[in-house]
Amino acid sequence: MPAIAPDHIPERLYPVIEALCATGVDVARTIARGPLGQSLAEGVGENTGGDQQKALDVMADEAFEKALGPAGVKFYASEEQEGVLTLGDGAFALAIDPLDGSSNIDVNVSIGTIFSIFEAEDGAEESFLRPASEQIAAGYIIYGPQTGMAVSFGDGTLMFVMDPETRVFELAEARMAIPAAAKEYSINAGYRRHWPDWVKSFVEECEAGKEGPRGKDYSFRWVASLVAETHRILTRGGTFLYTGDARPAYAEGRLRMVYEVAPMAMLIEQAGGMATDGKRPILSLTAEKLHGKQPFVFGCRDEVERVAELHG
Ligand code: AFP
Repeated sequence: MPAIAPDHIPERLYPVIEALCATGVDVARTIARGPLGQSLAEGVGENTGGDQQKALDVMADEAFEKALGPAGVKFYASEEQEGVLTLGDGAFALAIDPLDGSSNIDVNVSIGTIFSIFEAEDGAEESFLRPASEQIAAGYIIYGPQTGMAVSFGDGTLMFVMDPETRVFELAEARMAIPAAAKEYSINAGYRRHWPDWVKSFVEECEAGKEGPRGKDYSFRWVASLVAETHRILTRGGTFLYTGDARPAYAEGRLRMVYEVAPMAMLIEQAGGMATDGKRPILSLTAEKLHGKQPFVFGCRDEVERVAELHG
C-alpha cells in the first residue's frame, strides 16, 4: 500500500514523494514511541554546520538517504552530511533537513523534515547552488498531534494529513491560502539585545498593539521548530523572523538557505504569503555554500512588506 496516492502529484515526481511519505511514516512511529524506544535526543556528535547532532537526526538522515536513491534521487544534500552524496542515476537533486527542531525531540513538541527538489545538473554541488526559484518542488513533513505534509510543485501549496489508521497521507487542502492579516508574530525574543534596529522597530510596533501604529493587538509565539511555526502561519497567518544579529556566527541568522529557507519560502509564496531576507525575495537569491545561513522573514504579505519598509 503506497504511503500516498498519485493524485495531485506530478507523475515523474511521484516515486520521490511516495518515498518521502513512506519514510515519514516510519520516522513518525519512532518519534511517537519516544522514551519507550531507544534514546532519540541523546547527543551523538556535531554536524558540518557545528550544530549538535541528536540520535534521531542521524536515524532520520539514514532512513531518507536509503529510501531516496531507488526513488530517483541522484544527488542528496543533507544538513547531517558534509558533502553531496550521489545515490544513483536518477533525475533529481534533493536537499533535506531530515529532522528539524531537534531541541524539541525530548519535550514532545512538533518537529519535522524539510525537503527541496531540483532537476539534477551535471555537477553535484551545482545542482543546489542555484537560484531558489529553480526548485521544482518543496515541502515538509510535520510530526505532531497530526503527522502531515505540506508540498508545492509550483502551482499552489497542498496539505496532506496521514490517517493514523491506514498510515496513508490523504489530501486535506488542495490550495492553502495564508490570511492577508496577521494576529501573531514569531521571533526568539531572548536575543532582543542583539537585534538590528529595523527588527526592534517591527517588534515594538507589534508590541504597541491597538494603541500603536498598527492599530491592533498581536500575540507572540515562539516554538523553536521552524516546521511548527511554518505550519501555523500557513494555516492561520502570522510573521516569522530569524534575521542576522550581533551574536558571533549569527551575522546571517541561524537557518540554512538550501534545505530550510528556500523550501519554506516556496511553500509560503505559493500560498499567497511573502518570504524575504528582510527586503529581497528569497526566491530571487542563490545559495553560495551548501550549509550557508540565510536571514529569513516570512508570513502575511502586508507584515513582511512592513518589515521591508522599516529595513529601509
Ligand atoms: P534545531 O534543529 O537545532 O533544534 O534548530 C531548529 C531551528 O533550526 C529551527 O527549527 C528553529 O526555528 C530555530 O532553529 C530555533 O532557533 P533558536 O533555538 O535560536 O530559537
